[in-house]
Amino acid sequence: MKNREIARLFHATADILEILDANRFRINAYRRAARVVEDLTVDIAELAASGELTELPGIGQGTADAIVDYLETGEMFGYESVRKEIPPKLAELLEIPGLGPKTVGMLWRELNVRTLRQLKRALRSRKILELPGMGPKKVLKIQGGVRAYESRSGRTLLGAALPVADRIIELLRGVKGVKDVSLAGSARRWRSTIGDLDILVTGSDPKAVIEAFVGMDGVVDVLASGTTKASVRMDDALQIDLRVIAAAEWGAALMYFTGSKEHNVRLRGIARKKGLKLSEYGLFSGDDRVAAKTEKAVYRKLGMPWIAPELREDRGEVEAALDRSLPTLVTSEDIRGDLHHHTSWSDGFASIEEVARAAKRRGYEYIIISDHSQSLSIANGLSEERLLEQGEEIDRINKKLRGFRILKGTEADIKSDGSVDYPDEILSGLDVVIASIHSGFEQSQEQITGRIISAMENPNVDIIGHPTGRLIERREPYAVDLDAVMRAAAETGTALEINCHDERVDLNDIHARRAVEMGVMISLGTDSHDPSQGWMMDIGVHTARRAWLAPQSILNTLDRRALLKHLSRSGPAR
Ligand code: DGT
Ligand code: CA
Ligand code: CA
Ligand code: ZN
Repeated sequence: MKNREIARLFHATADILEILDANRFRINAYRRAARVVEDLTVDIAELAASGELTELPGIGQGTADAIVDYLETGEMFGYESVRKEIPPKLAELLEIPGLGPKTVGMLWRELNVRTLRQLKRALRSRKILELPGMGPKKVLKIQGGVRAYESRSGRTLLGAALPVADRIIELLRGVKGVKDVSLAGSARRWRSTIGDLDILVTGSDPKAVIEAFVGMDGVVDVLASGTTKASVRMDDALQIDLRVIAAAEWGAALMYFTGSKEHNVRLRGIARKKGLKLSEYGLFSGDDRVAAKTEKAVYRKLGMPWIAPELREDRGEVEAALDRSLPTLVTSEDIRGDLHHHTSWSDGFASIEEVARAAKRRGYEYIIISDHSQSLSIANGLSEERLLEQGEEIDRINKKLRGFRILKGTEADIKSDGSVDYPDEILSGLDVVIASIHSGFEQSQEQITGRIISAMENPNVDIIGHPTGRLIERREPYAVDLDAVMRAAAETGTALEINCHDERVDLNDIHARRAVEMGVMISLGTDSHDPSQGWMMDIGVHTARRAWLAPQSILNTLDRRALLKHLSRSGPAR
């Protein structure tokens, strides 16, 4: 389908028109068309073929012609012509977080900024401060964006890689003679971003495995292909390394290629002290292989129990394993509900009932509907009246559901003065209140931290959503003093969220571990805007495992009664 590509070209055209300070209506027409095409669930080529394009809301004759033009020639005339009106590298500057087309256009016209280098120079000049809207704050923000842009590591979000991994693992399981297939590397350790995917296979016919792997759908480049290993690049640029392992060496190889490198270094040190040698082929005493077939056997011969892959980061797990003090980690089966979910009442895509039924199918006992609050108008936040109406709708649906309960919640905005976006009498009528920051990201550390702490001091607030506001690779966290937030969370009995959405993972593993050490409860919420995103709970659960968390530290492991009891007990006396 060419839908995505066409939407991208429309957005790019709108960006360039905005840089050129073109007519507002023309810009909006392209933006609207881009969104319409993005949201289509059918192949746009079919609509074009049947002449139905202009029947779509937001697609006029001009944009319809552009779509047909692109489908027929592979180029979009409108885009190609506006592109030539700006310097060739100018549009790339739009990828810098915090720098929009209006500002790029102004910097180009007023200060002749055409490249990243020229932008960086301009940001250090005094002249820039004389431009309309360009105070020191704005300049600092763009400088921060440039830093983030330059340090982009090119890593892939785990949430984008896992569906690809699942598909490949499925395919490999079907190859003749294949016995075991496993992820390895950072994906098996559930890091939130990965450099590449590593997959290990054992089977009787390595040649068939390699052939199936390099020949699968989506491979655009075979980087290497040998008798027992191969590397490919996929159409989304993801690299995948495959190794076929002898069954007798499976455990040792899985350990080696799961890493982390730092964990492996520690294990090799322990082996050495015992007069043994550890490699990807096994644990050896001289020429004798003392263990290799399973991970468990290798760890046992090293004098310790098996260590979960999420812990293998050399953050104390080897010591804990040696003195038998590894934590009992939370698992997906422990999770009884999702604590953060949007619906079409605000900016989600599904109805409350659809969300609830999907959650029930997932095996949950409850779900919290937490739509946006009134001041977040871009996300269609709920007025007090609509929130109350939503509550009535939830009551109605709850009557129809057996063994499952929809809880009434909100993701209320923490406003720039630290107040929460609904009055107390509204908040106290809900089962669960999440409070989150969605604006005023540029405030000082004192202001942001103060805002979050004031919100936590409101006895109706149960959970702070995505506490740092970061978007992986796209937006730096706001300036928040997390230690102060964690202290206040412990004092007020407010939970902090691990937002499980793949581009947030916020709190991250290190923060969550620290929060729990300070006595804070963690809440896992997927922040789903559609039930199809509900699987991201796995990302949250495994991030919690990377944080060494046991079920007792996680709100969603409580059953509904215990959860509600906990929520009304926590916080200052009420
Ligand atoms: P990534 O792909 O950057 O997200 O991180 P990993 O951990 O998946 O690293 P990758 O793909 O380079 O290698 C997979 C595993 O193989 C790694 O976690 C540990 C092991 N490994 C790779 N190279 C070395 C090495 O030079 N020494 C040791 N001890 N282990 C290595
Ligand atoms: Ca890797
Ligand atoms: Ca690799
Ligand atoms: Zn939010």
